[in-house]
Amino acid sequence: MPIDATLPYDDTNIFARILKGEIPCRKVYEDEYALAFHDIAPQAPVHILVIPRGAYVSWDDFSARAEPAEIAGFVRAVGKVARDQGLVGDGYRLLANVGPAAGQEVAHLHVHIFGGRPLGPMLA
Ligand code: IU
Repeated sequence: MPIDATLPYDDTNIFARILKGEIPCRKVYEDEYALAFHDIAPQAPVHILVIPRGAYVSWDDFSARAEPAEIAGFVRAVGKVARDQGLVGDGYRLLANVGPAAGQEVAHLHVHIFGGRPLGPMLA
């Protein structure tokens, strides 16, 4: 069920619970600003989600409210994860769904990293 990305942050969402260690994940990277883990239903040979440690509903919320250091740290983490997965040579795709039209399902910002196969044209 897609979420309303304009609602205030609710820290009972599943990714908040992963950040708090209440629910396990297949972690691939973490630092002060971000946590990265394998998507539970991968759509490519590499399908990783990168989430900020801060409480942000979506890319819209993050881009409006996050401190510059959080934004820089998060962006660097996404790049590092892709690099560490060996995706840079063949290339990869980043995706952040925002709100109902995009089908955002979890109300904590997550950037998808897809790679490991030719990804085809962008979706409409
Ligand atoms: P979306 O951009 O909000 O549509 O993506 C949510 C993703 O979170 C989706 O690819 C799910 O497979 C993934 N996911 C997960 O990895 N672990 C979970 O416990 C749940 C969703 I719920």
